[in-house]
Amino acid sequence: MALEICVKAAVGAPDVIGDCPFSQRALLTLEEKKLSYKLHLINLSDKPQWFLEISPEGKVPVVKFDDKWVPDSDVIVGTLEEKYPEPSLVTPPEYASVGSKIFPSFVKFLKSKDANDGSEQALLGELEALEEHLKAHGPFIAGEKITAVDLSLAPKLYHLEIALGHFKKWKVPENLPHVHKYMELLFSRESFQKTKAAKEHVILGWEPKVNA
Ligand SMILES: N[C@@H](CCC(=O)N[C@@H](CS)C(=O)NCC(=O)O)C(=O)O
Repeated sequence: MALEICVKAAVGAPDVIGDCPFSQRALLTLEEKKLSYKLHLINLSDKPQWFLEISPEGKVPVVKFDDKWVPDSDVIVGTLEEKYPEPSLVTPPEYASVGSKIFPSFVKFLKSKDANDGSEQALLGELEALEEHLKAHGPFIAGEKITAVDLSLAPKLYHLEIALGHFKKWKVPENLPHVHKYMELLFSRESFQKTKAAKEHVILGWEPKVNA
């Protein structure tokens, strides 16, 4: 039985994949494991009743395994690894939390209205730590092979690049060449190209949060 997955539809474009990094993480895992799946695009502003019945919290992604709908990208990725171990995307435990503070730091800086609140510096610190890690262990977090931690970080770095570029005219500094190469490597993958949201939808998705 083919797997089924519900992901966010783009705001104002219900027929294309939207800007949810957790949904893209789950899709990337399916793609990298070469699994076939049926895609359901969910308009989060007008959730259909059938979706609310299978996802009581109303969140995406949710994946149907053996007739049971499972929410939460952490659980989904873990279940996919368990049920479909080849190719393995397991990240060695010592590398599993590399880059994990980048997304919250990015969101804080993006929403910040005070240039002196330290949020830019905090994000830079996280990106510098990633640079050092990649310099020592790259090109991926765990070395030569892509693993789950890269598939979690990829959509988040994509949002960071687009949203900070648009709303703050900010770029990842050029003195972080390994981070730049890492982003290029991730974003150019076939799995990423197939599952990414369009730039304009990422911007539209962040707009209400930035202007809140
Ligand atoms: N911890 C969850 C987070 C999922 C999540 O927050 N999804 C957002 C979209 S990116 C959502 O469905 N929000 C519900 C809504 O906007 O109504 C995961 O990793 O899957």
